[in-house]
Amino acid sequence: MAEILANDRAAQLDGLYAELKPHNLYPLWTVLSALVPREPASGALPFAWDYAPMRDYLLRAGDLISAEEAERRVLILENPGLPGTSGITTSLYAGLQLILPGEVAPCHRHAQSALRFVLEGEGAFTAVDGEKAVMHPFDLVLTPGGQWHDHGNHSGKPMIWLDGLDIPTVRAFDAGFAEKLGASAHPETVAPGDTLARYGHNLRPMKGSAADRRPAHQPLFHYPYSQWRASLDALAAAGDPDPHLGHALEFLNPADGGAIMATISAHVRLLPAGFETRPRRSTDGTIFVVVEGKGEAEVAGTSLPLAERTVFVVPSWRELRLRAGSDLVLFAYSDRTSQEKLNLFKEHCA
Ligand code: GTQ
Repeated sequence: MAEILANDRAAQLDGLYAELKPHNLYPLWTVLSALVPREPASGALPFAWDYAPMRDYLLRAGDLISAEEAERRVLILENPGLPGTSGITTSLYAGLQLILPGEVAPCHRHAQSALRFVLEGEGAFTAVDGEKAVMHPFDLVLTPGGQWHDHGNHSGKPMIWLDGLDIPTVRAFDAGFAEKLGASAHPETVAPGDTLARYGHNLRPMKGSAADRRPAHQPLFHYPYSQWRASLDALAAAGDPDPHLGHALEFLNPADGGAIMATISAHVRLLPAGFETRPRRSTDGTIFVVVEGKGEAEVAGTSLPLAERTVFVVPSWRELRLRAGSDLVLFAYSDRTSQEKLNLFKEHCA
């Protein structure tokens, strides 16, 4: 008797679900634990991209389409667990961009914030609001949301960098605007390096003075390799590495001492040869670039071999252990600052 009633109830529920569907209504109790999980269960997978094959494909694209025609000639690094999203994590994007000698990537601006981390080439530039940042390997250059930017290469060699953007974050809010300047390059209104000189040395022009030129919330946009690498060496010489991070330095926005941009945090690490980090997990899925050295990333049981210029992704809440085969220098970016603003960020250090 009880069984018949149960079967009848199940049949009636199925009937109800079928009737709800055309009305765009859905029973929460069938999906609650997926919507409100006990802990993060990212669909993103750990993955590593070796540099050489990506570079070959990108140069092939360079033979077939110009930067001008493409607007941005970029190969997207899409997470294999997030097909169709163009995301490398659920909130962030990564792409490999090529500018060949003599090319320009035309000037535009958009709500999305971008970072560029240079992997190859010397002397090409990203211009931000009419000021060129002349780029060298492993420089970090920012184009914060809303600021005009174009890229160009007057050097004799290809320039390749990793683009990190908050595209999926902006999409989640449906808050994306973009516009083209209409000219390939913004008029050059300031000499290259002007902003770095004014805002890049723990000093800034007095607020309200004529010399305080840049947008108040986001003045600095160039963090040269020569500066951050020397700082990392100085930190390493000064003490022991953190057991979970190694020697680690975060890039700061001098306007407020916070993360480099509103939606993206970035840092660098140095792990001495033979060093192995203790297991750590955090809710900010993180994209890493190997700057120097080799080693291994073990991400929740998946082993990723690391060589120079490898790009790899560690999804939210997957345990990470890093092993340095030689002195290992890493660049990393994540949505940590977004999560901190929303009171979501958590980490666990074992
Ligand atoms: O350079 O402005 O990889 O707008 C994707 C979107 C680069 C850029 C990307 C972009 C850009």
